[in-house]
Amino acid sequence: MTYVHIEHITAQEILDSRGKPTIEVEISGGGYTAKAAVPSGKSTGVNEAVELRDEDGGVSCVLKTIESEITPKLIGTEFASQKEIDTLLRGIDGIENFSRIGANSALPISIGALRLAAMQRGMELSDHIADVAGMQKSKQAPRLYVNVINGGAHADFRLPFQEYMIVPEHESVHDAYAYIVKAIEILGELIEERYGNVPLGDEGGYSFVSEMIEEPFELVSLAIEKAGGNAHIAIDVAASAFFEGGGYRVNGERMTKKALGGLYEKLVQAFPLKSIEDPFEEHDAESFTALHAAFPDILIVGDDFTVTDPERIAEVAKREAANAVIIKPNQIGTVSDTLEAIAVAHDVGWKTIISHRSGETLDTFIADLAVGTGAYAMKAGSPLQDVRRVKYERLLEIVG
Ligand code: 2PG
Ligand code: MG
Repeated sequence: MTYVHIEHITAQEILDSRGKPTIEVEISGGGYTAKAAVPSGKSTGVNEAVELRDEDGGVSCVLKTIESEITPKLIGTEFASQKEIDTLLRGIDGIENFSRIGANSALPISIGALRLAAMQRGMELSDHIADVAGMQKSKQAPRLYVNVINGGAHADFRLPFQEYMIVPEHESVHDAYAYIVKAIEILGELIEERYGNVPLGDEGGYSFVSEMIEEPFELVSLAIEKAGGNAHIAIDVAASAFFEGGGYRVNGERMTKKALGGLYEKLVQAFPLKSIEDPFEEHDAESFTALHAAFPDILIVGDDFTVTDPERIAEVAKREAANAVIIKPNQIGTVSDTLEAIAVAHDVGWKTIISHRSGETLDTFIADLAVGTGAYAMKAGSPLQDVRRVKYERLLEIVG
């Protein structure tokens, strides 16, 4: 049986939310046209699939690869599955990690073909994903991980940690989203009272300078309360970004990993903090394991640490060094590999959090991926930015 029939592929340069060039493709066949665009990370894990760029940061080398190496192999070929397309893309690269053709050439083609296949089958994308993955769409809609305060590499280290998020506990996405909009407005007012007008970080969260590590937690807790409660805090520490010479540099002071672990303990006791992403630098599995053992009820989330890689996820699970994982398709390069990473994570009993990148486009694929794989959550930044808002709106469209 034919999975998808591709007649035409075009690729063009578009700008991401940071104004950096990235790739958008259009794939057509059977009277349908599917689009897909690829996002770009800033605080990237060392083991992520490679994003290729020209020397000046442009993407003309990627456009050329799509046109001369990928398109001729896909047009008119009969594919029996998504896996066949993705295996072909890996074969064209020929090296691990997409270091020859770039994950930014493979992924938009992989997602575009997936979308076109869904259209040709007359299926909703999220249903098609569930079918391709052989997974159940969950009854519970994905929770929202919403960035409300930005620091780290996404905001010139005005605050030490990269992301301070609110996670509503409402049953429906509709109620969770309404709550978030209110909480963000309240938080904005609280911050304005103290700091006046503040800039937004790369993902649309408020960003201000504070030497007090607890201050963002206090402000977010207050906003949660004033908006009616029923939510908790999640953070992405992105600890690799401030790991220097064997220690962590927090607000100009050097901290040992033990001291950093002690800080998490204090924060967990003082605030409704339930989820900690990349609490230590990406090679320090031992500290991840110790934190998970000390706080079995808190989500210890791998991102740079696990890079959406099925083998790494299995390895980290064996070491009991996390219990949840960030899933970013462009960390691994194809839809099939992403689905495998999710399957492995579910097999070991982890929660999956489907995530955007800090440099985003208007593509809403992650919302369908979250629903189609029955993910625990979707992490998509602050709805104050259009590239993030459209992802929540897509989620509302699918699950309401
Ligand atoms: C992260 C992401 C997204 P980046 O670290 O989780 O929030 O940031 O895309 O810069 O890696
Ligand atoms: Mg992260």
